[in-house]
Amino acid sequence: MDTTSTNPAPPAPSPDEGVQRLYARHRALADRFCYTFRRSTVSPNSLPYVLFLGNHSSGKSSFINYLLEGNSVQDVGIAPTDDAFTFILHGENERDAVGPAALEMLPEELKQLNNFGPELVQRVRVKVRNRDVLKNVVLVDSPGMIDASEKSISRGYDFFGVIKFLAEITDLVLMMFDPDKPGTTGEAVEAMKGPLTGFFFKLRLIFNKCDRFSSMYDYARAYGALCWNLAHALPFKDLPKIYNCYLPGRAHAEGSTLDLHDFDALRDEVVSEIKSANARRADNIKVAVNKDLSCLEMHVRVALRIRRAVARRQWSARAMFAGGTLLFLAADFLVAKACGFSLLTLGVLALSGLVGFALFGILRHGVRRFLEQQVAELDRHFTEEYNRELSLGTRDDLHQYWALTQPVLAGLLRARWRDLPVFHWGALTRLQRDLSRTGK
Ligand SMILES: Nc1nc2c(ncn2[C@@H]2O[C@H](COP(=O)(O)OP(=O)(O)O)[C@@H](O)[C@H]2O)c(=O)[nH]1
Ligand SMILES: [Mg+2]
Repeated sequence: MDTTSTNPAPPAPSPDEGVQRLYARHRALADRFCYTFRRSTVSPNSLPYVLFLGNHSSGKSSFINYLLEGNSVQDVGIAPTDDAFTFILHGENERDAVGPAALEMLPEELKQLNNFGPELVQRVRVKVRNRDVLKNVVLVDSPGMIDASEKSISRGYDFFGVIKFLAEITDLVLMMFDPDKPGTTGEAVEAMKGPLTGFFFKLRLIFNKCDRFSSMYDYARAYGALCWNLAHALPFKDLPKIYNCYLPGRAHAEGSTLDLHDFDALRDEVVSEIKSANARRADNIKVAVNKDLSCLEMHVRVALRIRRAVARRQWSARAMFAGGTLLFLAADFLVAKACGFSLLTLGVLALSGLVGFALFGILRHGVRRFLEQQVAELDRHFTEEYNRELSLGTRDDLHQYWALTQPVLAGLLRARWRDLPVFHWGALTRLQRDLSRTGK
């Protein structure tokens, strides 16, 4: 009997489940090489996230309220009003939660915020609202960025670490500037130079509150200042698009001659990007997973290369020590045979023991120094390991991955090189096969 026609085919796994499976397949290799996945879990079929960043009072919360329509959800004000990361989700029963209770309400992948400690967890807030926009997107408001001069004010948690973590997971990141601080806020500049590097494809720069300018000249000066500051913060030759926006219904600058018509169109563009964030979620996840697995492959290949070099040095040190020990034993034996049990024999025995001990220390120190040397020359190891790919000139992404992998690998080799395996073929080959299948 033909059973194929009676048994329906099992449902195809969703892309998110496919990603989870991929991570599960390579988790053992990552653990073996002490590699931490950047995005180790993907909550199946969760909505896309849009993260709002910017200095305080740049208009993040006002923009969110504008998107949500109806009663204000977020507090707004000139003074810093908010020090929380607020996740605004859809739900029929409107409610708020703070701290651990809020974290519980978030999808699995966001629960890792717990790793940033209690100071952050107390600043995690969830607001469930029954608004149409939220059926397609989760909005994430953030504490206002502060100035470099205010660096001494500690936030009590790794702010840039959290920004990086959220940038990894979110699908669209809106970085807002306003006329008062056109790209001069220390933390905003630092964020673009640091945690947001590698996420520029999902970053949108917004110059907000453009209705505050009294004239075109006034606006041009501030816009010029913003471009100047961005040029120092962004690693591009070309300036990315800047969305000049304002929210309707605010106090327009008195006697302003600036035509706001074009700014309306740009605001609408930002709003439609937010509303269609779902379209980019699958791509973002694919990029994130490829990046993560490529970094793992690089981590493993370079770690193995160095671990093997150190193992060779270790084996030659052991061989030297074994040779030296044999030599001393032979000398001890000859002396004992010639002089019998005498003071001289005891002296030679003690001396050979001491010299053997010193030799052991010297050889051990030599191995350690050799390792330090290899860590200092990590870049050379990378170029030698990836010589073939780099010489073809088709893999620009490799340098990007290396910038992410290098610092982690350096720390790991120094601290735990003995824990790393010397040989590991099967799992690495499987990872490479998966990478070539998903497209590097
Ligand atoms: N003129 C004008 N004011 C705005 C605009 N957007 C926000 N504001 C005002 O700027 C202040 C700070 O806004 P808020 O949303 O709290 O900024 P946040 O700190 O970035 O969340 C509030 O008084 C808002 O009313 C805008 O487009 N134009
Ligand atoms: Mg705010």
